[in-house]
Amino acid sequence: MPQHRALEQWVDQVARVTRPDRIHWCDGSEEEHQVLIEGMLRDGTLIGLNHQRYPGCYLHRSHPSDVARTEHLTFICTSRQEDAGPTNNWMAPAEARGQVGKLFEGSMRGRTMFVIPYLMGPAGSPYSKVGVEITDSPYVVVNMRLMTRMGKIALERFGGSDSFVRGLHSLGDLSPDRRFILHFPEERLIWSIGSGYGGNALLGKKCHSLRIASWIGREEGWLAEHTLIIGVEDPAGQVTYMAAAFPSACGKTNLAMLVPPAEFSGYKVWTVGDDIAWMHIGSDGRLRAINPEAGFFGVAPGTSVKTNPNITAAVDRNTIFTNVAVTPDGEPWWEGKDPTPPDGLVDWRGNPWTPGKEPAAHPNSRFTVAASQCPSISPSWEDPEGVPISAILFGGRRARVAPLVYQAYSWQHGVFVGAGMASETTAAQSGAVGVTRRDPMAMIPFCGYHMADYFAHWLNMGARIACPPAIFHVNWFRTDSHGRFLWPGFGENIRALKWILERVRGQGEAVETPIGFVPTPDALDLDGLRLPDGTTDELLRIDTDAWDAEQAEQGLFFDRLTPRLPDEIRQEHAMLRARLSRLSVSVNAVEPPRAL
Ligand code: SAT
Ligand code: MN
Repeated sequence: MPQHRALEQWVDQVARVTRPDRIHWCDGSEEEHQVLIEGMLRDGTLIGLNHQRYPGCYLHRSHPSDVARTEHLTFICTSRQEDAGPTNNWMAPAEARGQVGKLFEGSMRGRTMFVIPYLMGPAGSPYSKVGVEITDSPYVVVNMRLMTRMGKIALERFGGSDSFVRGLHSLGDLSPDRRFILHFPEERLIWSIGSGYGGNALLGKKCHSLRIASWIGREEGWLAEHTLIIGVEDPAGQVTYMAAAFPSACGKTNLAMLVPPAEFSGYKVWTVGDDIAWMHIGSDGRLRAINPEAGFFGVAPGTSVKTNPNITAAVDRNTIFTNVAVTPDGEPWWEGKDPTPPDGLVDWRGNPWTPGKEPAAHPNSRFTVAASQCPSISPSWEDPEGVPISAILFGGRRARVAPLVYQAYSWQHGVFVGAGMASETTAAQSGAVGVTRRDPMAMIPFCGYHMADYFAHWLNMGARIACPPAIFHVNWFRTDSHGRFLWPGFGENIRALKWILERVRGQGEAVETPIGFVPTPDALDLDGLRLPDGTTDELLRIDTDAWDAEQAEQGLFFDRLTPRLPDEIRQEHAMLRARLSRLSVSVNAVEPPRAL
């Protein structure tokens, strides 16, 4: 590779430290892929699945202590601690190099070192970026081949340039005690050791496309966000694009591939992306989104023909499954795939499974599949200019507090709504599940810099967009007093999307409430959906006591971000408080809310 001198020098330097037996430059070809697969079948890294029913599909069982992102071992290594902000773990760059550099010494002995040039974003897009990941994991290589545009296509793109994101990854000894995921945003550098799991090891994904890219985006004036991208086609054939930010394992993949119920057969949802969007201001002044990824790394449990027929059709070939269970016929299986588990399952650890105690598939088990295999993939998904975004949705898992859907009053208020987001934790990260945590814009684990500066960047972006997208908040997860979901979710979510579409077009009935515009009960098209009496009211209800507690929690979170917190966020918070206190007065006076 004589024309890629900077890359070659870096590869040499890494090899001198990590001491691999061999170096392999990945070209992304089918032949290379087959050789890697065969090697992994031989050494047990991959297990073949039923090739009649699942051609080209394999199972990988990860180390049982390495099944999710480890946020407590993830660091931002900026020269000044305050630039990482209070919501990130920080390590001084010199200390990080000293401490973690030692772990890389000889870490690839006896292994092959793979050099993976990759492109994030469509070929030919001015918004795409090149990265190179060095890894000693062939599992990472075959996943990166699905998740990015890998090999020749990336090398062609960056020519002789030395500006590419460098990602160094080694499995090390897989010990959680020697596991670190480090980001040096000032140097566009990532170091990850001790984990083979998705978000820790596929460095093009969260590490590059969110943590490093969010930093670059602020410098260059664009947004790197944890959002799906969809085109919603109405019965007249008009497609409106939306981006939606939900935390990991909160249904982004399902919403991205939504199939509407029969009553909505004139509507169609086109998938542009299921996890990450890079959003730039286009030459037309609009906010335009590209999906930097080329595949989906989705959560398997809960996925079925009913909940997501599109992904079900996509993962029946050329798919890598991680930590799912296997049927006696060699088919992949996970909770929710069928109503009753088949007999004779082998669980995700490789042991015979007995129903009752533990799930057969790990709750964070995953599939990796090329986006092009998805039947709902949008004809515009590789548009180099990106798709024009008309609405941005924020959302999370909230058993209480957040109504089904509401609209922010303005861009500034919408940024506040995103900044004030919270969600209950899931199995996508190690640690307790179901704990409510503040997760602004679903970026708390992924923003590579100070959250307060991130809010300021959002506010600045809004001022520069000719026609800023309308901002909404959704919550599919509200429950009743028995803990049962009030809303059926999945395909039925089109009903909320329809109201969003209408609002974007200046239609759709709404009530002005302290938190934003909430649909009037009649404004939601619930035709054919038989919800128990009172459910719609409950789904749309603003519980002032709960919101009082919520705004207090928001205040505590914002306090952590002072003094950098933008005044606009403080003002919006104060205005929310004022509106909430007015509402308690008006409720006491039985004053009807103002219908718009
Ligand atoms: O972090 S991953 O990319 O492995 C998946 C997720 O948690 O969103
Ligand atoms: Mn994600």
